[in-house]
Order: sequence, then C-alpha cells, then structure tokens
Amino acid sequence: MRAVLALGSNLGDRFGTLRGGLDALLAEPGLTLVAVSPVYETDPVGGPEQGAYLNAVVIAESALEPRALLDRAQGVENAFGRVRVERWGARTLDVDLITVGDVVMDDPDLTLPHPRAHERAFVLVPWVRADPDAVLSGRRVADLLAGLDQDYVRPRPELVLQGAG
Ligand code: A4P
Ligand code: MG
Repeated sequence: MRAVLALGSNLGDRFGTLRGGLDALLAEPGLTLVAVSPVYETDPVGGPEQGAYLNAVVIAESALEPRALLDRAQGVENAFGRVRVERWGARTLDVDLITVGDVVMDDPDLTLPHPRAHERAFVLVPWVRADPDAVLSGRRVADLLAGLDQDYVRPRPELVLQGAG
C-alpha cells in the first residue's frame, strides 16, 4: 500500500531530527521510500505558544498494516526523545500517518485519513510537491490547497532530505 507520512519538528536540531527520523523509518523492512518532499519552515498551528516547525512529507510503499505502521512511526518518535507533555505542544519529532492506501478507519488510536490533514497547509504543501496528483478523500490536494492560507509555509530549499540507502 502507498502510505503518506507527515514529519514535523520544532525543538532542538530540527533538520537533523527530520533526517534521522526518515532514516529510522526506513531502517527496517516493510517501508520503501517512493518520494520525499522539500522541507518547509512553518508557523505553529494551534496549541500553546511554541517555536516554528520544520515540516516534510514522505511517500512510501508499505508492506505494513496501518497499525504496524503507526507502531513504527511512534517507535521512531520515541527514539528521538519525544516526550508527550501536552497535546499539540512542542516536540522533537512528530510522525503522523496521513493516508495508508485507501484505508478508512476511525479509531482514537488511529484515524485514517488523518482527520486534520485536509485543512493543514503544512501537510498539503509538501505533499503536493512530492506528488502533484495527490488525492485525499476523493479530492485533489492541489484543489484543497486553493482554499487555504499558505503564507505561513515557507520553503527552505537549502535543507534537502534524502532517504537512506
Ligand atoms: N492518532 C490517531 N490517528 C493518527 C494518525 N493518523 N497518525 C493518535 C498518527 N497518530 C494518530 O498523537 C495523539 C494520538 O493520535 C496518538 O496516540 C495516536 O495514536 P500524538 O502524536 O501523541 O500527539 P500530537 O501530535 O500532539 O497530537 P495530534 O493530534 O497528532 O496533533 P496533530 O494534529 O498532529 O498536531 N503546526 C505546524 N506548523 N506544524 C506541525 O507539524 N503539528 C501539530 C500537531 C500542531 N501544530 C503544528 C504541527
Ligand atoms: Mg502526532
């Protein structure tokens, strides 16, 4: 299945964390990189006052079932020292599952597609750069973006992520 993952970091060495997080996601079998987006610097959306994020989107071919993929993502978050203090608060690394194939599920532990992705330019801008034909819940991501403020999503072209291997 094709999986779309969103990575975010707003604490510490943000770019180093994104790079290490991507490598860690791909380090074990089951997930093969298809495309990685450019990196964007984004003002925080929601939550308490906190620093700017670096955000990127990774597209991968996944042999893992959605729950196994969530376990992989959370294992990588934990490996990068993520401490869950408050929801939406600052974090060294956040790895969200945006879509996994055509799977639709509504579980507190795993909601697919991600319930807030459609309204988040910090997810959709990098996603459409990684896949210009991307579709979310039957709507073209490029069209979803047309209705959203994107000014707070700024390219950082000097920061280039590459998959391991
Ligand atoms: N969960 C349910 N569905 C999913 C999914 N599709 N992917 C559960 C990942 N996790 C999912 O997540 C809380 C719970 O959501 C987990 O137990 C998981 O099982 P979390 O990662 O522990 O906490 P969180 O990230 O603080 O909460 P949440 O709801 O994931 O936050 P969001 O909505 O991801 O928002 N602003 C900018 N500019 N850039 C950002 O990256 N990120 C957030 C986090 C807020 N503002 C931001 C950014
Ligand atoms: Mg999260």
